[in-house]
Amino acid sequence: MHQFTKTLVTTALPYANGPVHLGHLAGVYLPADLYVRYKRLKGEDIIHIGGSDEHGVPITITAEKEGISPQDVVDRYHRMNHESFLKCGISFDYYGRTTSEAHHKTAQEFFTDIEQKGIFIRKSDKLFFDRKADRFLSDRYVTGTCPICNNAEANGDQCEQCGTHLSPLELINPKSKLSDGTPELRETMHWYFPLGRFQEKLENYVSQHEEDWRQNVVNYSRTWLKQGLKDRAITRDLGWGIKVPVESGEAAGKVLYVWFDAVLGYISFTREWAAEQGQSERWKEYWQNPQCRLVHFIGKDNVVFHTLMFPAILMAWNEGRQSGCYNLADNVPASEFMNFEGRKFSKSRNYAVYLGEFLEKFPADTLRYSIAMNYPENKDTDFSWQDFQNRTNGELADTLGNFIKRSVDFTNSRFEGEVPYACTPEEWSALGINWPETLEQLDLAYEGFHFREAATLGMDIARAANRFFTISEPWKVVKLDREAAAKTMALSLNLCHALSVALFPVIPETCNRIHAMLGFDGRIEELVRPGKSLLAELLSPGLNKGHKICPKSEILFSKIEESDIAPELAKIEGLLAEAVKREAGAEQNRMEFKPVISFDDFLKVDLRVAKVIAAETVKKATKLLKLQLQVGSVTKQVLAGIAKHYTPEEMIGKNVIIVANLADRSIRDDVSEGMILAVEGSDGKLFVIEPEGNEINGRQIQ
Ligand code: B3M
Ligand code: ZN
Repeated sequence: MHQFTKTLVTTALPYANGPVHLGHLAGVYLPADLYVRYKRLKGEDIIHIGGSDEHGVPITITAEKEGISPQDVVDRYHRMNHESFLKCGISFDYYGRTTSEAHHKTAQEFFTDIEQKGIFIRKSDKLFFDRKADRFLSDRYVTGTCPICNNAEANGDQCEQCGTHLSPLELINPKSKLSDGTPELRETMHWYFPLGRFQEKLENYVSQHEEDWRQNVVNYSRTWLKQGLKDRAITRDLGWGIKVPVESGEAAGKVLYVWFDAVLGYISFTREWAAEQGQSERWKEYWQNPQCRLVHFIGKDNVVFHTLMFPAILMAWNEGRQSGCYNLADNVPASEFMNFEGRKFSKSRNYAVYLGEFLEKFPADTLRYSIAMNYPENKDTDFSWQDFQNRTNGELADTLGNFIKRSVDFTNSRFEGEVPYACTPEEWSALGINWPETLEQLDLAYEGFHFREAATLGMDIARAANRFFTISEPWKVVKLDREAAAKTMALSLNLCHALSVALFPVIPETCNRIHAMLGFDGRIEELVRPGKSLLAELLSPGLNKGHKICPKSEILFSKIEESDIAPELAKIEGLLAEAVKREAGAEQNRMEFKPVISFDDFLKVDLRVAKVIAAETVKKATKLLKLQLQVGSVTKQVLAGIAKHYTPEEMIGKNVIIVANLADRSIRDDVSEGMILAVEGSDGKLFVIEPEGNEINGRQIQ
C-alpha cells in the first residue's frame, strides 16, 4: 500500500452555463467537501481544487439565444455557482475558471508538448458548414427531424424526445441553428488523440485499481477498454475556446475540444492557487510528487474522461520525461445520481431545485445533512421534501439541537454557566459510546467514501448523548444530589464538544455555533492544522472544570412546517405534470411499424388518383359517406368513414387516393369497391389525402 503524505482533491468543473442543482451537490461537491473537511480535522495536508468549465458549445448557444457574449454567460454563472457553493459551505482552496489566461497557457503547453512528440494524428472529415454564417457547425448547432421518432426539433447529437443518440448526418432535413439554412458538407481537418496508443497502459492502470475503485468506475472503464480505444478528435471548429497553438493556417478558427482543456483545468487552478499563496512552485508538491494522492470527485457520466482520457493525456506528457511527471488519479469516487421526487434532475427540462434558490429558503446545514444521508454511493437515491422535513425536524432539531440547548441552558441556570465537574477518562468511556471504536468506524467511513455511514455515525453520537441526558434526569437529580447532576452536566457539555468536532464535516456552520455556545472564540477551522488531529481529542473529555460557557443558548434548527414545503410540493406537481405530458407525446410518436413486406408485396397494391364526383350520407350509418369516384375511365363506389369530418359538399370535386384493387366489401347492404387514404391528426380529426398535379386522374401512385 502506497504511503501518501498529501492529498489533492478535485471536483468536476461544472459548466458555467446554468446554475448548479441539488443533484450536482449530492454527487460531487458535498461528498468532496465532507472528505476534505474530515481529513483537515485529522490534521492531514489536503487541498480542494475546483472551478468553472467555461468553454464548450452549449455556452455559445446560450449566448446566441440571449443575444449576449459567451463571456457574459460564463461571468454570470461562474459568479452564481461560486457564491452558491460558498453559501453551502463547500470549502474550496481554490475555485478557478477555464477562461483564465493561466489556464489557456497550461492547455496550450500540453497540446504543444504532445504535438511535438508526434503523438497526435491529423484527419480530415466532412462536417456540416453554414455558408451564411461562414462557420462549421458542431453537432449541437444542427437540428432537424429525428429519423426515429419524427420529432422535428432533434439536435445533431441527440433527440430529446426519444433519447436516441444521433449524428448530424442522420437528421432528416438538417438545418443550421445559426441561420436556419440548410448546411452543406465540407472537408475539415482536426487533431485526434490516439487513445488506442495507450490501450495497454490504461488497461494496466485500471487493473491496478480494480480493488480500490468503485465497481461502477471499473465497469465503465472496462467497457470502453473492451471495445478498443479509438482516436478522439480534440479540436473543434469554433470561435469560443482555447486557440489551437499552431502557427500555420491549418489551425485557423480551431479551438481545443472542451474536454481536452477542462481536465487540465485541475492543474491550472492548482498553479493559480500556489501563486496566490506566494509560492508559485508549490503546486508541484501536489501534482508531481508521488507521495501526493490525487482524488477526482465526479458524477458517473464523467467516468471515462477521468479514468482513461485524462490519464492518457498525462501519460503522453510524461512520456520521455525524467522529471516533471504528473501523478495519475489514485481514486475516482464517481457517484450515481440523486433523483428528485422520483425523477432525474434535468436542467434542460427545468426539472430541478437549484442550489442558490434552495439556500435562500433553508439553511445550508439542513441540506448538507439530508443530502449526506442520501448520498448516491452505489445506487441512485432520491431527494424528497418529505424526507428533508423529517430529517431536519426529527434528527437535527429534536435530537441534536435539543440536546445541545438543554445542556447549555441547564448549565447556565443551575451551574452558573461553568463546567461544574472534572470528568475522568473512565467516566467518559462509561457513557455507552466506545470512542476508539467510533473513531475507527468514522475513519473507515470517510476514507472509504461511505458518506451516508459517516453522517449516520455522527448522528448516532447525538442520539446516545440525548439518551444519556434524558435517562440521567439532571433536572430532578439536582434537587437531591447536586454533585451527581454536576457530573451529568459536565459529561453532557463534553458530549456537545465532541459532537461539534465529529459532525463538523457534515454541518460545519452548526458546529461552529455549538463551539461558540460552549464559550470558545473563533472558528473550528482555525484550530485545524497539519499534524494535529482534533478528532483524537475526542478520546478523552476535552472541557476542564470551571470552563465558562456562553451565557446564552440558541435554537440551532428551526422546524420546517408544512406551510414551508407546501409551495415546493405544489411546484413539483406542476413540473411533474409537464413531464408526464411531454412523455405521453414522445410515446405517441414512437414508431412501431407493421412487419416488413417485400417490394413485390408493395407493388400488389394499386394506388390511383381519383376524383369525387358525387357524395351522400348513409342512413343509419352516421360515420359513413358514400362516394362515387372517377378513376380514369371507370367509376367506383367507396364507403368511407369520414362523415364526422367532411360534409358531402366538401368532398365533391376533391382529388383523393384510392386503393383501387381492394376486394369488394359489403357494408350495410351496400358495396364498397375500394378505400381512400386519410390520416388522423392529433385531435382525432381525419384528413383525406389530396394529391396535386395536372391531369393526374386515374394515374398510379408510385
Ligand atoms: N463540465 C461536464 C459536466 O459538468 C464537465 C465536467 C468537466 S470536469 C473536468 O458534467
Ligand atoms: Zn427522436
